[in-house]
Parts: sequence; C-alpha cells; structure tokens
Amino acid sequence: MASQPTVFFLNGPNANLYGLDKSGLYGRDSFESIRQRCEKHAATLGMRLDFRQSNHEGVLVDWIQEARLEAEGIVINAAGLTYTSVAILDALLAFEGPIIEAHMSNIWKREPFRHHSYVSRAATGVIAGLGARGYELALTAMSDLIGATSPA
Ligand code: DHK
Repeated sequence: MASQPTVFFLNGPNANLYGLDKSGLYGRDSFESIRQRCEKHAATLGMRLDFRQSNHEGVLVDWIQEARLEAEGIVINAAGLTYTSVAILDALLAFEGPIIEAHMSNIWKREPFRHHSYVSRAATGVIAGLGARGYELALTAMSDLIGATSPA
C-alpha cells in the first residue's frame, strides 16, 4: 500500500486558548479536542495529519520550511500573525503544494485590521467563520487537492 500523504496543520498564537476564550468567538471546544477531531477526520480521508501550534513567528516559519520536504499540503491558521507577517507569507510562497488558510471566526465580520491577510496572497483557498467544522471542511478540500485516497 502506498504511504499516506502528510498534511501540516499549523496554528498560530493563542490558538492553544480555544475553548477558554471568554468571548466565545472560537467556540467551546478545547484546542486539544479540535486537534483530535481534525486527526480523526484526516484519517478517514486517507491523510496523515501533523497538527501543531506555536505562539512564535519564527517557529511557524521553520515549520512551513519543513513542510517543503515533509508535506503535500498545508492548512494554516496564522491567527494574529495573519495580518502582520511578511515572513510567514514568504515562507508559504516557497511551498509548492496547496495551501488552505483557515480561521475559526469570520474575520471580515470583525475589526478592520483583520480584513487584510498576508497569508491569503499565498493561499489556494480560504475558509472562515465555521469554527472547527471549517477545519474539517478545509481538510476535505485538501484531500481533493492532493488526491488522497480514503481507506477502503
Ligand atoms: C484566530 C485568532 O487568534 C485571531 O487573531 C484572528 C483567528 C482570527 C480565527 O478566527 O481563527 O484574528
């Protein structure tokens, strides 16, 4: 059997606080439960998911560079760095596979400073506003983009 394609799912600053955030903008599920949900869904799609989170821009850049060698696709929620990081954009532009930008909340319904995303310039597609369900939809789209085969 051919080995399963690997997808990196990279999460930026404060994503580890999902479920604890008092605003309720990011739902009630903990980051850990979202990770488990995504890993389970990826497995049904025939993909190996590497789900990571960092509060540090340089670490995210290192992981995107690592993905050039290790992953067929990237799903990324760069969180607050979405709107500021040219370094993350440049790293994503050097990645040859599909990239899906994901946000839990609908960033266009929020403050104007969240309306411009550097990540979008490198993204194949964007999904926002559907919470963790959107993460699963992003993974389903990714499996089509990289031609993953569901296990029988
Ligand atoms: C998550 C964050 O942490 C915010 O900084 C972004 C994004 C939105 C989200 O909706 O997932 O502005």
